[in-house]
Amino acid sequence: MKLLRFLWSILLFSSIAGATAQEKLPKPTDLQMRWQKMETIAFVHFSVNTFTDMEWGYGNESPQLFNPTALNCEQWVKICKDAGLKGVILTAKHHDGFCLWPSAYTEHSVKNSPWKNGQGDVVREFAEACKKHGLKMGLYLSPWDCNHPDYGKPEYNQYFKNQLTELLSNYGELFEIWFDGANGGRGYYGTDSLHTRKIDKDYYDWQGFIDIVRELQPNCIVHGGGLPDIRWVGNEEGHAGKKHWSTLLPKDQFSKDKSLPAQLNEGHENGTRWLPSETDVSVRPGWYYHASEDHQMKSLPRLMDIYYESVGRNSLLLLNLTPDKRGLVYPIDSLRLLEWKRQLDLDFKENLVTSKCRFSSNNKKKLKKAFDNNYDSYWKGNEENSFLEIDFQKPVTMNRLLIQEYIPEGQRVKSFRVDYLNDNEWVELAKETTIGYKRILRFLPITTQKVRISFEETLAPVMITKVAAYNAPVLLAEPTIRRDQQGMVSILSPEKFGEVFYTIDGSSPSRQSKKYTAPFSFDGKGTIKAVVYSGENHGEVGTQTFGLSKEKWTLKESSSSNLNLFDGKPNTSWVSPKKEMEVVIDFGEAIAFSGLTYLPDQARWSRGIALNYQIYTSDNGEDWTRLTAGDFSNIRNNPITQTIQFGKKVTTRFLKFATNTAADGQEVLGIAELDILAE
Ligand code: FUL
Repeated sequence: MKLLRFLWSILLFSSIAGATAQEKLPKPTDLQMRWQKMETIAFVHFSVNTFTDMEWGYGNESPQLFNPTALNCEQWVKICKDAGLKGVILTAKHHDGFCLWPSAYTEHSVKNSPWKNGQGDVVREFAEACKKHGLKMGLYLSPWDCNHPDYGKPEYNQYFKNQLTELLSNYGELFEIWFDGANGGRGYYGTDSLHTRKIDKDYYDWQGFIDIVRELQPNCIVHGGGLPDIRWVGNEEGHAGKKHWSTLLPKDQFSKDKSLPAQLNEGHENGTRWLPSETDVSVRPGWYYHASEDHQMKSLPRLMDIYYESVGRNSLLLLNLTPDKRGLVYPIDSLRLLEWKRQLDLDFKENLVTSKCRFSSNNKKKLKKAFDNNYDSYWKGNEENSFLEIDFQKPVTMNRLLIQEYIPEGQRVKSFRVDYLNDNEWVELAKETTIGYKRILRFLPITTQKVRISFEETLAPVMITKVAAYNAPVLLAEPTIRRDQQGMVSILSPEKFGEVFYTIDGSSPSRQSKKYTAPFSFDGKGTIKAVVYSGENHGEVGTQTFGLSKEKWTLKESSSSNLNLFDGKPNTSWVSPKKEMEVVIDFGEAIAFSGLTYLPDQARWSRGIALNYQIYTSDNGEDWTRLTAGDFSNIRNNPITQTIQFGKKVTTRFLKFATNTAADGQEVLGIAELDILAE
């Protein structure tokens, strides 16, 4: 009897313990759930920066500069809709303080612009366009404001609340409000001089701002502002970590050994708050339109990668569009977005997991719920070591596997494995970590009749709501063309099974052009174009223009023989010794050029990103003349190639490129590539 009672109490205790483990898991709110299911949404960056060609304005720009000639918010919204994006967020006010709506609290807005004689309201037109085309609307309101004289003083919080109230009261329902994290940098702040306004950690009345949102727009997700509803994914390049928890620990329990972006990118397995990530990335290098980036619209393969590395890794994708000075999305961009949507539709056209398949598991209860295409019904596995097996009943070819956890009950899978049957033997296809709301695996095509997913480690019994398999068409991606310091050109194709053809005279390559087999020498100036073919199908043409040969270039008196800054490889870099934040280049002879390009260290956790620059020239490497100096905008979050135009041709043998401030207080200068503008 005693023994029975003892066993009974163990049973009772373990089931209580089990229940607590499940109950303890952080869970999304209905609002977070609705937001997550949107999967892909759009950003629109459009403001005075569009007209000044800047990324971060200084707040002293005249409202007179804002004058789009053909502004049409419906065009933006229609493109987003056609691209399958479910909502759009517009920059109502960026860091420069210019308001796209006629705010009653400032003169720095559309009301003092020539556009529609100051009678226009971009936010209103945007809201109407969203309503008309059935897209959800969101707004970005920058807390940092380089125009407002009170910025940095407590009074500014009230100004911000007033503006927030205007936006949340007058334009209909918002699904998301975006408070940016960039703060307190250089600006005019209503004065005559450019200066920095430092703010305290607790300067903003976040709670006050959030209370206003909750009161006026209870269905609105808040981004930023002390992380109320969602989190930044940790980069602006478009990728969530392969391991990706929607949960986070409180700030004071973050690891000391890993950077903040790295932790946001991965989340915390033992996180106590449900804070799903949002992957914000622009379709171009910058967030705003710059004519100089017309050729840098992201390629289709890149956009596909972004989708798979955000939505396919349990994040939500926020893809930015950059309307131009006319107020329209540029044609290349809109076409590319439509191509992207078409490709996504092709990739997920036919789910090979159908009702004709046979399903098995070591827990057969409600097994079909994992395959019924209804998010709200799910299969629940055992306490541990559950698996799902799909018998396709005939051999099928696939290269994608999609799995979804039922996250209203928390994110549970810590590690899983996928095996497939090959000639009667189980072969491992993938060994992965998290799943979350959605996980999509990409792999080289396999042909098999059976696939098995084993949930190896879980925080609580696994809950799966969907498993699907697809055979996505092969995408003939644009090749990358690179030249090393010795003038050897390599053409890299992301498609392993294609043939590459190229030209060196700037003409369009075709199957009749020269076939690429190995690196070749091309030391002069000119344009190389290349394309990948698979049978008669081909991808997009890759283009690269090269300037003067860099063969004679060296670094003066450098203890390091590392010349990675000239090697044409963006993924290798040169980093200065500590506290020597400069590089001196000896071109070997006097050369004439009119500018420089600087690509910062591209490493995930980069070293020595220069926030500003000073450039000097010299004929002997001893006596220096200062040529120019300036700042790089938003380079920390978006470390793309920076172009410095001198405005004149300069002839020199030695060049010094220096900075006195690197990102994160690092005392080094890091350079992935440094090049001259010879034309
Ligand atoms: C960043 C800003 O500084 C950029 O300009 C852009 O608005 C991006 C979405 O967020 O923090």
